[in-house]
Amino acid sequence: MILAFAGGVGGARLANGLARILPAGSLTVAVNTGDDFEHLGLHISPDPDTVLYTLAGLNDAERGWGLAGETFACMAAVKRLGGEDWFALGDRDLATHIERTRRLATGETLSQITADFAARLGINQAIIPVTDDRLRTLVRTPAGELSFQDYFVRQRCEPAVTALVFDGAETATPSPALATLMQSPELQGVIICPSNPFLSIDPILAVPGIRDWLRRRRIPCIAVSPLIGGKAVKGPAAKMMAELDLEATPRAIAEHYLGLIDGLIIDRADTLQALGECHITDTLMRNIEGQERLARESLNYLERQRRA
Ligand code: FO1
Repeated sequence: MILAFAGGVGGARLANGLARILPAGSLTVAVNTGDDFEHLGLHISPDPDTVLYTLAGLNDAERGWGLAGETFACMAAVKRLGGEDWFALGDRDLATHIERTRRLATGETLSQITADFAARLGINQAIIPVTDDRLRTLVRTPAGELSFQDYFVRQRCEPAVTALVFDGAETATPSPALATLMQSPELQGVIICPSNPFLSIDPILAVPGIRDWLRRRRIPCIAVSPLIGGKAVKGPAAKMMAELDLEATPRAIAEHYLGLIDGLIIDRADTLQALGECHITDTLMRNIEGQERLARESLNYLERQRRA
């Protein structure tokens, strides 16, 4: 069994590579839910959906979120009626949010719903939210505190970030499947996917028990840096690191994960700035072959840590 921690697009790509090369049922992807929010009366879970759609082969690879071939007629109609259209919910993507919201109201947990969606989309690995409890990333800026999607989508990551707050984290517990896996003797290794360490992985680590477990674990854990040549492939990681007075280098990523990982995979473009144990390769996953290649290298590197 391999456990991968993932957030949005970069995490979903590596998770897909892992899902494709590992035997069915041997991968669990625990996904960030700090980006979740209620919008237009619906519960939206952007990162779990990105992972679901990517592993089902239904994702829009170009845009990085939502479904391929999507239309937005409903959003246009909402706009015509004076409603909010800043967060674009596609016509078919809406089905996911409608059905998730309906089931949550009947008392099903996010874990149960996500697992069922995965099975119905033909995914043969486990996808679970990191927690079933309410967890919301809040972004502190000089102009005040913003909810995550307000910062990320409505304000296009423009405000400077002074701090991140994971509202609800203190009282959250790991989702049942994650809690079981963390104690399982069958778990062989952990991979932190190339997701934004601050926005996507830190909310996961903020759930009590997870960071401590990573510190004490006896199995190997590696991370893949989300930076290539000091820039994020997608998203605000590099900009945010500058705002938080951190250099956008693998060294800063390694320091961020200090004590939690045994090694870091970094891109060739960042070789000179390495710190500690690392594996250097091409981390850009242009297509499914690239996802499988990085997944294979990650598993080999994980195995090398086990033997070290
Ligand atoms: N990102 C955008 O930049 N603009 C959008 O309108 C948008 C809509 C959207 C709808 C559903 C969904 O699951 C994700 C969506 N995202 C959108 C992406 C989302 O904000 C980000 O993927 C994550 O929260 C960051 O990983």
